[in-house]
Amino acid sequence: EDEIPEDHPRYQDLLTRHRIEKGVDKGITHLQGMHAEGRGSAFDYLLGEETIPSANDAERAAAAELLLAERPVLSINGNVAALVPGEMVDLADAVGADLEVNLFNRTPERIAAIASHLREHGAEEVKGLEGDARIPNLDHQRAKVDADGIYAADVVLVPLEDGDRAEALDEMGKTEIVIDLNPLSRSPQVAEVPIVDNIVRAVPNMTEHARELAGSNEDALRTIVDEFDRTKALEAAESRIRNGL
Ligand code: PTJ
Repeated sequence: EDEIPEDHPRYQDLLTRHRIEKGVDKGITHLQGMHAEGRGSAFDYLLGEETIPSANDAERAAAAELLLAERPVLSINGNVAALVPGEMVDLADAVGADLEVNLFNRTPERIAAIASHLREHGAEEVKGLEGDARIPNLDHQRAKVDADGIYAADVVLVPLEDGDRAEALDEMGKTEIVIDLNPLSRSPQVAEVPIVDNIVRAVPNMTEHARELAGSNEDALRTIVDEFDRTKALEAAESRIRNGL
């Protein structure tokens, strides 16, 4: 990270890419995570590399949704762990959620590496090591979750999620919050709250909203959730990309 000059016009993007490379080196991020990062980076470029107003609305609604939840869980994969480990710990603190390592390409080594990486960034409890429950209608490894974590959660934040798993979680009746820079991919399409924004901007902004909303009563939070229009938010992101072109 020291080698990237801060005045480089693509500083943030290069920093993000570098973090993913380091994640791969450390055994945290899967090689496929580099492709995911490349796709995300292209969409971010088209969005103007900023949090568009509809994404900010989604981040506020997501914060309200997490504060209202009985059992909120934030899901962590190899890209999330490389890009925003401390930020996810802060968000979990702000909304009273659990952190669960949940991998598409699941191996015990990567689960352990990510869990200790999160602890180095301040996490106390990290779920996902048990893998003692299954998401129905998914093949074995990809379906593994903790019985007292994602399996039992009412609201789950699944950033950079694969479409099949997002659909399977949706079928379980979970309220899903998805962060994904591609508004056309299946995960944001099935989410109650689709956040079309870079995770490096989205998560700190959600935490800020959560801290600001922490004193609000249930009715006020419910109103924020109800007023959020997921279809409009997806359309706004798509139109930003098309008009930008
Ligand atoms: O660590 P694992 O084993 O769980 O694997 C994680 C990846 C991300 C490799 C796996 O879930 C995967 O292959 O995901 P996809 O299908 O490539 O989807 C990733 C989505 O995230 C794509 O739509 C990207 O545009 C988007 N994306 C990538 N980087 C970012 C992003 N969205 C927000 N912020 C980013 N920084």
